[in-house]
Amino acid sequence: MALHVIVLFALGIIHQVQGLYLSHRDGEGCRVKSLRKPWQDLTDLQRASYINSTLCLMDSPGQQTIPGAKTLWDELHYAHIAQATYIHFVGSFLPWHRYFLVVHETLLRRECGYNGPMPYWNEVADVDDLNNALVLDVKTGFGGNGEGPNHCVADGPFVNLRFQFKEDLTIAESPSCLVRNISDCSFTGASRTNLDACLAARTYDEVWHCLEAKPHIAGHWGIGGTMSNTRLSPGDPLFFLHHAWLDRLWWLWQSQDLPTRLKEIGGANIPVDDSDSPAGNGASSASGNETSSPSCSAPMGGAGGASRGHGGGGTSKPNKGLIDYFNDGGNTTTLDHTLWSARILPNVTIADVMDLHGAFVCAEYV
Ligand SMILES: *[C@@H]1O[C@H](CO)[C@@H](O)[C@H](O)[C@H]1NC(C)=O
Ligand SMILES: *[C@@H]1O[C@H](CO)[C@@H](O)[C@H](O)[C@H]1NC(C)=O
Ligand SMILES: *[C@@H]1O[C@H](CO)[C@@H](O)[C@H](O)[C@H]1NC(C)=O
Ligand SMILES: *[C@@H]1O[C@H](CO)[C@@H](O)[C@H](O)[C@H]1NC(C)=O
Ligand SMILES: *[C@@H]1O[C@H](CO)[C@@H](O)[C@H](O)[C@H]1NC(C)=O
Ligand SMILES: [Cu+2]
Repeated sequence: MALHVIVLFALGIIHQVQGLYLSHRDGEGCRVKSLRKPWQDLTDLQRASYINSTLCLMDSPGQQTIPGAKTLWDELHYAHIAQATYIHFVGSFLPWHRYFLVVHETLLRRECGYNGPMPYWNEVADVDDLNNALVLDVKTGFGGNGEGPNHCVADGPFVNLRFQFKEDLTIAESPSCLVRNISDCSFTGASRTNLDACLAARTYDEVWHCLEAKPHIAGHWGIGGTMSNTRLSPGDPLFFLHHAWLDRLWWLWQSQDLPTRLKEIGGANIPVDDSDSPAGNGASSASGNETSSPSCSAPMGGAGGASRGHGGGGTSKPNKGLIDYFNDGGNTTTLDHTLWSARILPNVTIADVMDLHGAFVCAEYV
């Protein structure tokens, strides 16, 4: 009897300790939320452990038969590249990236044993001094700016990172490096003023346009290089900290009107032509008012030389077959919309990711 109690007590402690960071997605509901914290607030040990686990993803064999994918990191990369046209500048932009954060977190914890909090990058805190951002620290962070003619990242933990996939999913003959090309000017789009403007949006349609065009673009262009490439961006581990930040902003917006905003969705399934949409192009951060200086007016290119057309990318206009399998029953994004991760995790629907505290995501921003 006494032993029984002690065992239960011990299990309770283990449960609690793990529960600090691990969500319980088993069964219905969300009992213990996975914590998401600013990178700035992680301990040195937690930062080292997160970087280690990220390196582990880059070093662990892939689980599937995706041709060319050698590692788990390649498989995550593939999942984004393969559908880049259908997950940007469409209604499912925010939900798909929320799903992808869970896909990434699941691999990090399950395959690489990470048990700390999931970090996000509080970008507004670094908006005035991007070069000294803690995330770019060589020792405790993700390494710094690119160097040399190709702007390959030359310090920090990811100097040896190489990408198998090119933008069109063909296999690179000589895998390319992680590229960064920091632009303070582009990063000014992450300003508090812009965030507040987005958070004041009244409809889902307004908020996703605003978040995608301003804070989202600011992080991608502020880091530049791989991050500024619509298809290849998740190759840079900073992608996940950036998107967790963006996801937090969406959740803050949702939290202003719960439970109503757990059901608010909309937007087109077909990327709106760049020229028609204020958010339709990465360059909108340069042509619009949200960036302050004309010196960031030409951040085109980036790794792989992609033009940053966020819409069709020219190569693959969504076809009817694809639109149909989103399962919306039309061109407008609904809660029934399918989210796919190239079989890393099973498909879910947008309804499954709307609630940060729901069974599938089960997380908390702190
Ligand atoms: C990171 O990995 C290295 C080598 O695999 C190991 O020696 C070190 O203890 C790890 N650090 C943390 C914080 O997990
Ligand atoms: C830029 O700001 C001015 C004044 O605030 C406004 O009238 C104009 O419509 C804005 N232009 C864009 C492209 O947002
Ligand atoms: C870096 O960005 C600048 C503009 O900010 C651009 O002129 C340059 O070509 C970029 N370099 C690389 C390697 O992408
Ligand atoms: C859906 O989009 C296609 C392609 O843009 C268009 O031809 C079709 O009319 C749209 N259908 C509806 C119901 O809006
Ligand atoms: C998952 O979604 C993808 C893309 O929408 C679709 O092609 C696939 O058939 C779905 N898989 C299952 C098991 O429903
Ligand atoms: Cu993306």
